[in-house]
Amino acid sequence: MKTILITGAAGDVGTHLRRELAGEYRIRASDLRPLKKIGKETFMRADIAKMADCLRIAKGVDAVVHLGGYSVEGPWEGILSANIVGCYNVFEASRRNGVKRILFPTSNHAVGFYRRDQTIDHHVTPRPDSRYGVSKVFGEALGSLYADKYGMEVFCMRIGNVNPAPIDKRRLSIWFSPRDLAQLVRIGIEHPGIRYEVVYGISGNRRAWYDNANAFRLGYQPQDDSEAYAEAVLAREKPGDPVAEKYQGGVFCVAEAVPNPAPLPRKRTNKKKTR
Ligand code: 15L
Repeated sequence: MKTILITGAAGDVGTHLRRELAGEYRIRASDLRPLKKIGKETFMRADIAKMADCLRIAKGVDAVVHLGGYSVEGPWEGILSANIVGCYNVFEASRRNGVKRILFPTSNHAVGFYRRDQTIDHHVTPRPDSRYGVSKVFGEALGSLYADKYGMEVFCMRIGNVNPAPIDKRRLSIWFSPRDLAQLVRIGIEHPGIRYEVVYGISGNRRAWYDNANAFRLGYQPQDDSEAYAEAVLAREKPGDPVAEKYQGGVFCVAEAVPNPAPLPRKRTNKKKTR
């Protein structure tokens, strides 16, 4: 059984992924925050902005799924340390530990300034819609460098929105169900001969803005399509900002900060009274 390091494992995508892959891989979950373990996984706390932490968590694994970092638009300082410094540290620590395979979940926001009436494939020039999107383009470029220069095997997934169900009109086009996420991650871990690939992390949505031929070529057969939810989603949709409506990245194209759109419900903790 392969040992997989998942950084940012306590986040929403990490939690869905760990639930889906439990028992299939020996999972080493890592995060800055504590997490509730799933199955037999192990947990290693780490701050990816620190190289020493990255060297420790990447030791002895077969592949890294690097989910750690800032996952929405926000202040530059946070993005710089988590998504630029942190991303570099994870790639470099993997290289120094002899880990060849890295799955880098990039984002639809690396290409969010393409219009919604355009269909784009994995060859398009990046058009990030935010500082966050720029950090994802950085990660894709770093992956390309590590593939070309150091012979690492890098699988970049431009992820849409991972959720049990699509939450609004934009997400009907970029929805990524947890089981489709798990399938694409399995391909990224198992497919032989990967050098550097970019694929779109979305389900088989009829309303997709992406030509995902590269993922299909590698064997991806999505099980879900957001269309089943379309009527209900569109019935509750309210008109939004005209710029956000025009571009694939939506509100990321106009806002300086974006909250997590649909965080997983967390367990309530019984806070101690301070008095
Ligand atoms: C992302 O890249 C984020 O990580 C996620 O939280 C969502 O905001 C998603 O994009 C989206 O576009 O819905």
